[in-house]
Amino acid sequence: MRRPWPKDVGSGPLACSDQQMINNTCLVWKIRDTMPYGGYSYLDMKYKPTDNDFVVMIWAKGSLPIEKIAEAIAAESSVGSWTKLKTMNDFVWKHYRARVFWMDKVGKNAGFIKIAYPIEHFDAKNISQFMASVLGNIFGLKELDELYIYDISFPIKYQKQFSGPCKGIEGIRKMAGTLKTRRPHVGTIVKPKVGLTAKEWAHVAYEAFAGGLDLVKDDENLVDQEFCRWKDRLHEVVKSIEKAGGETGQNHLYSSNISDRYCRMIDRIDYLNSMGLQNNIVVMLDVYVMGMGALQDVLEHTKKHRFATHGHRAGFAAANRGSFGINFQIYEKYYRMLGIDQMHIGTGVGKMEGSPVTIKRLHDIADQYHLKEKFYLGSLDMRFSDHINPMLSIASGGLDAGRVDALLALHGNDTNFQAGAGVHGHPGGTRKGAMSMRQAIDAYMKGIPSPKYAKTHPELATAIKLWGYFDPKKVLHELAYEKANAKKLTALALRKGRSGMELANE
Ligand code: CAP
Ligand code: MG
Repeated sequence: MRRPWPKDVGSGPLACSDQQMINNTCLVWKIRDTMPYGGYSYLDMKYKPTDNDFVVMIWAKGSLPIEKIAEAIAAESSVGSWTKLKTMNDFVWKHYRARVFWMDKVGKNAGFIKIAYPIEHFDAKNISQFMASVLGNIFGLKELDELYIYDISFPIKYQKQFSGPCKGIEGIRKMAGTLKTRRPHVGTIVKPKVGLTAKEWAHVAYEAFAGGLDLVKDDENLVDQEFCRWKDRLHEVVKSIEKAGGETGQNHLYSSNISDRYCRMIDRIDYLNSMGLQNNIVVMLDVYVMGMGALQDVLEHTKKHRFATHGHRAGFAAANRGSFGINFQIYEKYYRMLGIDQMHIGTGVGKMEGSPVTIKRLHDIADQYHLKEKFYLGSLDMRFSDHINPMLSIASGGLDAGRVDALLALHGNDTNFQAGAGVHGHPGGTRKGAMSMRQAIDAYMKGIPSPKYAKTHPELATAIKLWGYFDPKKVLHELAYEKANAKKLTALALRKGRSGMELANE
């Protein structure tokens, strides 16, 4: 039996029957558009965010005027609720409420809004609390047809509590021996993703290393399955690293996926530490699916033992895409603040979503300190604190040697290019597949376009013949178009809303 609707709120002509409540047709239930959300107005267009405010950029669309929707979002994610609170007081209101300080209306019921949240509102050391506030209940408000959180600008004061990457670009380069050459890193994911025994897996890794690759990694879904135990695989790969290193002279790296429940992840880090593998093993973490709380503690443990970390974001796209979502750039900022050393950010030219311009921005979030606003990408102005080292960007997903020139035109040298099927699907097998990727990188370092270098390097020629050559001009063209039309792109987005963000929606 449903609890009857309290009288004092729904009395008089608008009172609802239980049936209306059940059928969701209760007028009272709708945000009253005669007065602000719960008796307070969260709209404060004269407000100028302070350096200690979090600024959040949102796209929203719904069944009410955007002003009402904006208030509901600000209220529900800060101090408010749907009716007047007898318990509210001026101190709470003044110090902890969120403020809608900017709005771009697109029609009557849709628009972009920017909301400022005071740092006092948050249990600053607690990311779960932050996400439950800013990225929590609001997604459930029934008046919303679309709600997309594009970006958050984190105050320096907030960033100070995080230590950032302990290795970062420079530390990973030191491990791989590329501090001097500044050569892009190149690696593979052993395929098939799962099913090989530890010995079979390690043999494929050896072939990849022998072909000149820096890094071999577990796939996001390979951890400690019966057929390929984590420890067995580790021991076999260590042998492969030693054998291949003896032949190539390179210091090869292995990203070992330890993702699991917290206690087992800690056990695995302690085990790696007991073997003193800091110089060759990178601790791989499925960062999105494990959640921020666990990730924060695991990273404190990897840093304590000086292990580099590799962030895989499997699952993030569920939040990143669609009319209700949270853009990856918010997660990526957290992964850098928390201290991931090398992080998957997308390719711009491969099998996964994300335009070259969008991915370039994600690359900048990984290794730049000052990000200027790019409204047409839904990306805010933000400064990273000086103590937060840059992460090494990982471009992975549908890559092969014929895409390396285009990748470098977009990402530049401070990148790790990962090719799975692009190596193990090479007609010559893994070693030749690896050689084709390495040859494409070497060609770039010598300033020779891959198709020309392929004339004297058959492994590269075979890859380009099979999978084609992605002309870097396409990427350069899109980057130049963005640069030349930034103002026009912003105006288009302001006028048409989310559907007008052409470069972000590709
Ligand atoms: C790539 C990959 C990576 C994705 C992750 C895969 O394999 O191993 O997990 O790149 O995507 O399983 O698809 P291929 P992202 O090289 O064979 O495509 O980097 O965008 O998070
Ligand atoms: Mg994978």
